[in-house]
Amino acid sequence: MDIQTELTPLIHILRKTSRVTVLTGAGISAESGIPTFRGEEGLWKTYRAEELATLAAFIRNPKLVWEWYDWRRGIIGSKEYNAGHEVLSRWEKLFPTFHVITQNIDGLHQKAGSRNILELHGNIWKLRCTKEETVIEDHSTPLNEFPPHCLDCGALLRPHVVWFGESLDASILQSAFALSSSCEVMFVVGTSAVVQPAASLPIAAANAGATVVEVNPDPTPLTPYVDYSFRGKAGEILPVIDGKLSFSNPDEEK
Ligand code: BV8
Repeated sequence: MDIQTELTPLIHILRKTSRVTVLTGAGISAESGIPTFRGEEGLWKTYRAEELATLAAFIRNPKLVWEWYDWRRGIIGSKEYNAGHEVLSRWEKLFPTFHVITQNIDGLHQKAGSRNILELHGNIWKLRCTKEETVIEDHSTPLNEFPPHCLDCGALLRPHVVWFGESLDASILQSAFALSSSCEVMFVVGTSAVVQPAASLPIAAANAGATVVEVNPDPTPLTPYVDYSFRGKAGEILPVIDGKLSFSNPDEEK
């Protein structure tokens, strides 16, 4: 079924919707030229992301882990947000209640103008003191010092991100589940829906009766549970949905 036909019932629903939540993953930044995690370009040197994004790897070899994050900061710092990010920042003004929950640490949603953002896994431009837990923002690429140290106490700084085996910030996770189980429509864009607890958010939305819409070139473990699954790239599909939406004034329907 072509997207236009598939879209019509969804546009109808969206016209009557006031509460929308979006969960994004690495796929929404792929068209900006940022490697995804599980795509074939998700490798750095010979390491898989799950090997380096752990506290154990950092304790074992902080310099190596910082080289990896510096490499990613270099890539991310040179890239721009794409049409997918843009549509979501525009929808923040279109829908009365609209939030983006992202697994991405690249900060591109904010760069595209989104403000209602929950960063589940942290932000690559923030560094945290391993002793005082203070967080600073640093956009220097490359980093001035390998590994970087806290200017106050001299302790090692670590990326302010959530590593595998580490718990997410409890208040952020609680807000994420609240926004997922209180929305009328949840979009799930560019995620392989494998990493927990993020992958449980769309299930919470579906269980709460929301219409769940997946956008991904490939099917995922989530596909059997969603109401709409559009096969395609975020930077192409979201503008098409937006195009259909903006030709209709939502207030008309109320
Ligand atoms: C935790 C920050 C308490 C760091 C990240 C239950 C069952 C099994 C395992 C677990 C479980 N509970 C916990 C775990 C362990 C683990 C986990 O889920 N492991 C997975 C591998 C099975 N979870 C954790 O450790 C979490 N902590 O639970 O703490 C605890 C601990 C231990 C045990 C119990 C409880 C912490 C998880 C967070 C880790 N940090 N990132 C960094 O970035 O360096 S996760 C990181 O990987 C990303 O943030 C993201 O979340 C994930 C990658 O997933 P995606 O973003 O979806 O990217 P991916 O490449 O996989 O897929 C891209 C998709 O896009 C594809 O589908 C592709 O088709 C699509 N695509 C491509 N191009 C486009 C596109 N889509 C649209 N448009 C395009 N153009």
